[in-house]
Amino acid sequence: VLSASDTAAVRALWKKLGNNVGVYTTEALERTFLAFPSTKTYFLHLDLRPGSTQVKAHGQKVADALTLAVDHLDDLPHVLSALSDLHSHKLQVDPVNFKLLSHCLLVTLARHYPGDFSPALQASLDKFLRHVILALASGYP
Ligand code: ZNH
Repeated sequence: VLSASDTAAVRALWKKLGNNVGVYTTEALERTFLAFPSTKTYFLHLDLRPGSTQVKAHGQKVADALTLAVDHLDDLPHVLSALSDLHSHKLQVDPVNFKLLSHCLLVTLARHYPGDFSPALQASLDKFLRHVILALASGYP
């Protein structure tokens, strides 16, 4: 579980992001596709060009899942269990990819909120994303 200060830091950041979580998640996806092209193999059925409305729509879904996670930090495995099943059984996403996307999300947020990104906030956000990844990976055999 996240400490009280990690939880507070992540919640405060999310509040600040407001309605833009989808914007940053989409940017993080685009960065992931650029920096780690192998991640694109899961999305060959989508238009992956920069600015693609399909990537934007997918980014919004991932953002909503992350916001749900922020709202249920004490219950992540339960809240994300259906998504974990989806990624493992149906989509067969290799869980190493979760780390690549989280890394790109961290970079994206740090770039847009340089004044907020103290080492402490970075550590809290990193912990949050690690918990999300653990929960997403929990349904894998
Ligand atoms: Zn994922 C899908 C989330 C990561 C791949 N995803 C999805 C969705 C969601 C998510 C919410 C939708 C579902 C439905 O519709 O129901 N993811 C997520 C999260 C994360 C992720 C939260 C982290 C953090 N994914 C990921 C990665 C990958 C993926 C890393 C690879 C690389 N996903 C995916 C796919 C899909 C999804 C492929 C499907 C898409 C379509 O649309 O088709």
